[in-house]
Formats: sequence, structure tokens, C-alpha cells
Amino acid sequence: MRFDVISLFPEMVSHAASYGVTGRAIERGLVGLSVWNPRDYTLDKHRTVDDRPYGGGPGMVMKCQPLLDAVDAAKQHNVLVNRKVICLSPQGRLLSQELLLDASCYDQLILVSGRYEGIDERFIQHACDEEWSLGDYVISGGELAALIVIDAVTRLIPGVLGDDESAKQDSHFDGLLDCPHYTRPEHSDIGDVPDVLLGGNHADIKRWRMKQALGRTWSRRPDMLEKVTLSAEQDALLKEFRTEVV
Ligand code: 4GX
Repeated sequence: MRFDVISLFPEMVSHAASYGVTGRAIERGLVGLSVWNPRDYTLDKHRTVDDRPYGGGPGMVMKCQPLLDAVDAAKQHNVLVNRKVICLSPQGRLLSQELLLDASCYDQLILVSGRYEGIDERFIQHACDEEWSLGDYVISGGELAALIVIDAVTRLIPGVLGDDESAKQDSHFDGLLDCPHYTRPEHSDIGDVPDVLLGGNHADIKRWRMKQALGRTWSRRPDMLEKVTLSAEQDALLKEFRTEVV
């Protein structure tokens, strides 16, 4: 997978991506990352990337030409056919694990990170295949959104995660929240580890974890529960959980 990010703050993206799972994936050559600064593609001596909005109003709008040329540079640098150009903005489709899983099948994702009030709509219509949103809140620039896409997609690339981490990720794909986790010590001022986890009965532990996952999803994210079909055993575990809390 190749990521090409279009950003006025290239170091923000390359630096943040150099840590942890994404950093290792880049080092191991499982993922490529380049950042293209639209300012490098300006043609005037002031290197202008933004201008005042037609129709008036506050804030500035990113100009088309430097963005178009930066996207072209990213395309020419790597002639991969199976690619998508994605603009990050609150007007986009809401990000989801499903959307990211689809995206992980491409060879190249070109992520456009805007600043200011927005980007000239003609660039979005002409050069972008899709618009994606983190959610219904506003951040100061698309870089953090692009980094989230890079991080979440990288984790889905075969070989990036170890077996343990991959298996754990698989267990999230059943559409439920995670169960609680504990590590040493067994007892402390702020509470004790649930007995079942100390007992070593793996069937009991599995049942307890599933019950907690179901219970938390039911109490915190009922919207998620509506989208999954529970097995008879899951249904029974959730009923048990519900009779215990009320
Ligand atoms: N999920 N922002 C992008 C500038 C902008 C505006 C319009 C393109 C079109 C955001 C989000 C987000 C603020 C990043 C506006 N770029 N991005 N920026 N929520 O709030 O992705």
C-alpha cells in the first residue's frame, strides 16, 4: 500500500506516522508514505496557496492549481492504477471499519488534507473520487484525519500486525465493543481483578468476556447492537448481564 498525502504541513504527517505500528510498517517496506506540499507547486513569487472566497465571508479557501499539481505529482511518482483520491472533510462520508477495509484493497490512496475554511469545490469535484469525514465535529486541518486513515488502513494490511494483534482485531469485527482488560496486581486500593480471570478455566473466561462485550455494547452503544444478529448463546449471556445490572 502506498499513501500519498497532500498537505501544507508535511512534517506533521510524516513525523506522526513514524511511530509504532505505522512506523514499523513503513520501515519494513509494507507501506510507502510520501507527503506533497501544495506550496511547492505554486507559480507566483509569494507561493500563494489560498485566496478570499467568492461571495465574501470569513476565512480563506485553498486554490485549485497548487492542489491539482500536487496530486499529479503524487500520481506520476508512482504509476499505480488501482488508486483512489480522497479528500478529508466534514462534508464527507462517515469513516467506518467497513469503509477502511474496502480502502485497504487499493494499491495507492492519495489523501488530501485541507486547511482554512475549505477547498475550492472545483478541485474536489474534478480531482477527488471520494470525500471522507471523521465525524460531526470540526478540526483545524485534514492532517489528523489523514493520519487516522493511514493508521487504521495500515493495521489491515497482511503482515503488519503480529498474529496475536491480528486475532484480537478479528474479534472486534463481530461488531461489538471490547471486554474489559486487567493486568497485575490482582488486588489494589482501587479494586480487584474479577475472579473468573484468575481461575484459568478458559471456557468460563471466554463466556465472561463475551458477556462483558455484549453488556457494554448494550449499555453504551445500543445502535451497534441493532446491527448485529446474536447467536442463541450470546442472547442468553446478554440476558444474564441485564438481570445482573438492574
Ligand atoms: N473529518 N476538517 C478539513 C478544511 C476543509 C474544509 C472543506 C476540505 C473541505 C474534518 C473532519 C474536519 C476541518 C478538516 C476542515 N477541507 N476532516 N478542513 N471532521 O473537520 O475530516
